[in-house]
Amino acid sequence: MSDDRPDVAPAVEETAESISAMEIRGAATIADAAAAALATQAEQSDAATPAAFRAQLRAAARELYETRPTAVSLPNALRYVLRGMDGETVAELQSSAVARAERFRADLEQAQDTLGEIGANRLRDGDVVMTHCHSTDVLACIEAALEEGKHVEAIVKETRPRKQGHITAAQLREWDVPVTLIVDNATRRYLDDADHVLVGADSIAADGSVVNKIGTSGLAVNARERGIPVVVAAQTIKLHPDTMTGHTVEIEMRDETEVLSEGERAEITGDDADEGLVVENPAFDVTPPRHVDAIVTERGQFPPESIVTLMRELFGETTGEPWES
Ligand code: RI2
Repeated sequence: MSDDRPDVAPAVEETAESISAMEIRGAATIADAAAAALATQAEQSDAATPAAFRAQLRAAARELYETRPTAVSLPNALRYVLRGMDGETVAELQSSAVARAERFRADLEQAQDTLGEIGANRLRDGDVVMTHCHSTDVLACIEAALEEGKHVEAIVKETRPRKQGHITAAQLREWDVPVTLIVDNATRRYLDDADHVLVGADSIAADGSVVNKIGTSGLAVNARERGIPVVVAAQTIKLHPDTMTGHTVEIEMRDETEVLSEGERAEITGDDADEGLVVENPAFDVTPPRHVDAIVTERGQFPPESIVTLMRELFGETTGEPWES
């Protein structure tokens, strides 16, 4: 611990490291883990005064906030717990923070179930869905359709560089959904076999732009050109309130070794210190609203251009971050 930084529970540091390393990943899963970590921080606090307790919670939230910059579900979870925490004594604050975190996590699960039922209404018996990356909100839609007795098949994009398409394929096979796994380069060829493109989101901006795993925007443009509907499954915690006041969503740039190992680099350059070869590895891209047919949330299905109405209703005017004070 540095001199004036409050203690952060080791469990919070472990969660933060797991989020950074993407052992915990996916926007909803990250939000859930962040809320759980704040609850742990509150439970394990040894603070002697309410002010010290609040400072510890803020420090824990800051540590979690700094892990990954793009999925707004993370700061939305932290804000929910910190802004809703209330009490005069340490004990009151502790139980209030824990209750807030538990409420957030329960709402998250409920929202995903409701969203799934709404998204499933779009899927007809026998439909083929093309997916990108791994999204639990997308899978909730497919699971609900299966529970309604519909037969659904999937074309699953591998999703370089981390191949999260494999996680999607594994889940779908567990549900006995027939899966065709393709490399990203084969997308256009296989779009003709798809009835829907169904993707998740890490953040949705006030103008209806969808920030999701790199490759989503190209997929959406191609699907639009072929008349295949592009549907985004995203709980309302993916709505980015700061974009209502003109802020942009930061796109995370990840390490080059996810794309090119040190050995591969040396094979190309013959000298691994060669600075003439640059590898860019953005984790996300932005799909403009004109390439998206619908955003499915737990509050219903929205045309992307109207999502700002829901954003205002849920988040109102934004103020400073609770972990900065
Ligand atoms: P759910 C993931 O990001 C993907 O981009 C996915 O579409 C999105 O989070 C939403 O996931 P990453 O953490 O919340 O793999 O729907 O970089 O599970």
